[in-house]
Amino acid sequence: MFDRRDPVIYGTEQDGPLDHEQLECYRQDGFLFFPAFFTSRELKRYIRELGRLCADPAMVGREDVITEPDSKKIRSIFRVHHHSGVFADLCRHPRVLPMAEQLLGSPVYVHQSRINYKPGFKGKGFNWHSDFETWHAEDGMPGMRAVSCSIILTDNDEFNGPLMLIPGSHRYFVPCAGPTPENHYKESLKHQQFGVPDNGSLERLIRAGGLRSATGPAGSLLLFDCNLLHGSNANMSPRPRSNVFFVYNSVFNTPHRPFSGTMRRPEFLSEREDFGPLEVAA
Ligand code: 6CS
Ligand code: FE
Repeated sequence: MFDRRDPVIYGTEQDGPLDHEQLECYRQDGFLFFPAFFTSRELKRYIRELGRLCADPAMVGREDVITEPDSKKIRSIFRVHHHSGVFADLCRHPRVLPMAEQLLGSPVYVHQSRINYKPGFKGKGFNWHSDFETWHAEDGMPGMRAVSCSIILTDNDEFNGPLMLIPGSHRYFVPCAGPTPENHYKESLKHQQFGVPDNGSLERLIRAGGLRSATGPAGSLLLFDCNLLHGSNANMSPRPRSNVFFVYNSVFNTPHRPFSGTMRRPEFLSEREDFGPLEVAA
């Protein structure tokens, strides 16, 4: 484990809507949580679109649609900002996009987007991991200059597998032992066993920063640094825990060749051409 080499925040207080206190909180913890961020009218529109995509027969069998390990239930749909005009607008929302540009100190584009459905009883969890570790090793993302935005579309409570975070863990890079298997994503998106930090490092970071979970009402928004360690439990409740994620990457941080030497991952996991920059939706 070693200290982060890249800045956490690239912009300033003048560059966007986040004030000094919010920027300091993000610098320190690696995330910001905004309960009830969207209006109920906006939320209704997103939930309707979530249901439409999940029920769309055209989604079945697609490479960018991942099912749960032991059922045919949809676990994730990737590239939702291409599959859906509603989510294409949402990633350019006037109250969301400027926060990403401010944190990254530049114009941005979507490196990856997805819906994680986490259906009731069947939705399995995600082991502790840093997204950047994957995007660096397997997609070739050069530096830590990306931010994930998770929009909570169903209430996230302690029973349905909310995202869990280790505050402050973004300020350390935990190299993961072992070679990256070729086409690792075919396994890792269902159950990630490689590219997960060792328990000793996890224990040390949890002792230093504690554990938090992003619980809150549908319509809440979580911004978290690309290198923040996070994971989640299985959904033990009858209710889904569905979130839509957009990963904003700086236009100055576009992926090269994977740093682990494996083949590049498919475009649905890592944008290859459309490097934006994104404009705010009218
Ligand atoms: O491999 C990836 O890109 C995906 N894997 C996880 C566990 N989180 C980030 C991303 O969706
Ligand atoms: Fe992740």
